[in-house]
Amino acid sequence: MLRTVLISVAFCAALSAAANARNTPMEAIAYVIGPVQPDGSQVSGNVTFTQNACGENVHVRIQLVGLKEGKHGFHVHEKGDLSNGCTSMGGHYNPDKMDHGAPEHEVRHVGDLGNVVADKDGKVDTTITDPVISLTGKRTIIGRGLVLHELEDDLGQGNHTDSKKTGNAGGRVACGVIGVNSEVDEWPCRDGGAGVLKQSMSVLALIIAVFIARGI
Ligand SMILES: [Cu+2]
Ligand SMILES: [Zn+2]
Repeated sequence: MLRTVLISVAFCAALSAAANARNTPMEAIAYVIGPVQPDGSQVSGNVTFTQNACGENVHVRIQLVGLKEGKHGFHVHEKGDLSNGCTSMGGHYNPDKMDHGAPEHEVRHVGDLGNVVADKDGKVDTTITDPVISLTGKRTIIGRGLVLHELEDDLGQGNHTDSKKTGNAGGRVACGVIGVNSEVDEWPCRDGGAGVLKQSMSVLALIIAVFIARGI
């Protein structure tokens, strides 16, 4: 009888831990805007980030207007500081002290999201998926800066001295701070959050299993 109860408890604990990890998609949003240009144009739009569970890819929906046609460097920068416009957002978010690269490169900054391509009307409406950025954990991009550049990011492949640092993407035409856009109280994998709870559930299940094996 006791054994059945204990097995049920362990099963429920495992189930709730799994459900907790699965049913809490994380969302973030950055409203990006730039200064009005001499020709009257202005870059603006929304960029939304979705991550279904900790450790999974992040889907980035990018909707912008007001750009010049063509490619524009697109990065997460280290600071969410708008006190001096886009200038005060610092360099590319680069906790591993790597060289600048393309999103699909092994060697890249965490913040390197490559280029977005504006159509002839200056619009971008696309979704990219990135395996390196995260909305959770110690290296969350929440609260950091999102910057759109004037020029194409050469993805570290150019001959310019800035290629391995910034992709030589020119000035910053728009930016915004990446903020929480989710009703989830406690996101999995945040330090001290549900990740720890999940771990302690597993330990509990293990202890119960040991007791069962010893035939209490
Ligand atoms: Cu940048
Ligand atoms: Zn970079």
